[in-house]
Amino acid sequence: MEKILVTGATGQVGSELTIALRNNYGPENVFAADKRPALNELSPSGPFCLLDVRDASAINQVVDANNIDAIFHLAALLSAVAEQKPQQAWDVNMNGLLNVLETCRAHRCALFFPSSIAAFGPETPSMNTPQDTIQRPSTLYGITKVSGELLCDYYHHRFGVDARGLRYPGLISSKTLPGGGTTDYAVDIFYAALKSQHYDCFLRADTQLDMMYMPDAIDAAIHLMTADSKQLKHRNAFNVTAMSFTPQQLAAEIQKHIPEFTIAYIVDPLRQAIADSWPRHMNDSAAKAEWGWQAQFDLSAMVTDMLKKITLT
Ligand code: NAD
Ligand code: AKB
Repeated sequence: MEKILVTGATGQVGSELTIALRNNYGPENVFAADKRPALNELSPSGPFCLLDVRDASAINQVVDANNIDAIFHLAALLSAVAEQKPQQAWDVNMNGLLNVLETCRAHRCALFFPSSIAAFGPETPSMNTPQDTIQRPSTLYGITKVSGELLCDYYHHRFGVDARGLRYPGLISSKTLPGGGTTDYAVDIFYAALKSQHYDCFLRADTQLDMMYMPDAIDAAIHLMTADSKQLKHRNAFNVTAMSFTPQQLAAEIQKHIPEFTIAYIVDPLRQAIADSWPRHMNDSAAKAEWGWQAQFDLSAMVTDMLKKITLT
């Protein structure tokens, strides 16, 4: 990777991944793009352009003009928003990916595509979820993720596109707020704990979900994209995990730092149903065996670091 394009760069993942890539590959070599303007350090720290991934010729133009050889394609609508706007979610998540894959084919770019625990469904084993197992998601978002995994594999086998992907769990981060997912509670809770020492959680107390802290998620994406291609049997996409907890367990961990913190449960049926259909903890042995994946942050280390970082901002 020498010249990199990041789509959806102003989002929760992109705002941190772009900066990490700029630190590794040089600020001038990492082009950030999003359909909305950059409000944070993305624009001053390197090139930024407005780009809607539904516009195939605009993607081609950016890639052509800047000699891009790798695309981290993050632009998408997440699970809760996708249930509110299913047609738009299909358009952005599927047509956007198809446009990016076609550009990769034409310009011989490598591709990173983030899939999700959402690619699994209620019939999938929810504990120790295998790498290869039943994938019948019940959400529109999940359907676009399974289809995306298959489309990336197809472009690899049929056209030789070096497409690689991860099935991320819910991601927790301190820099940019999440963009409308089901696991967002695990970020919102920190801001509420620091501001008002109370949080009304939209999931049940015992809803166990797979989770990861953003530094591990960024490390996993870059690590996978620089791994030896010949070692990758499961290209699209690898299960990766770091921790697994319920809202009750996360609240208890926060109370170790803020004893007066309280939590109440005001369940949102839509997001609860989505969460109930997802894995509680994935098996990531294929990622460990094929490219040496290892998470650094567990629940306790993540909570300590989150509270420190948010307090400082
Ligand atoms: P986000 O919602 O924070 O950011 C998505 C970005 O895509 C936004 O900046 C948005 O403006 C942009 N976007 C939306 N429609 C667009 C379009 N038509 N053209 C260009 N840009 C558009 O999401 P995120 O959390 O940063 O997620 C990034 C990727 O990682 C997504 O593919 C998501 O499915 C995947 N993922 C995220 C998580 C998580 O917990 N955050 C977990 C699993 C997978
Ligand atoms: C969401 O909740 O939609 C995302 C995800 C797990 O893909 N955070």
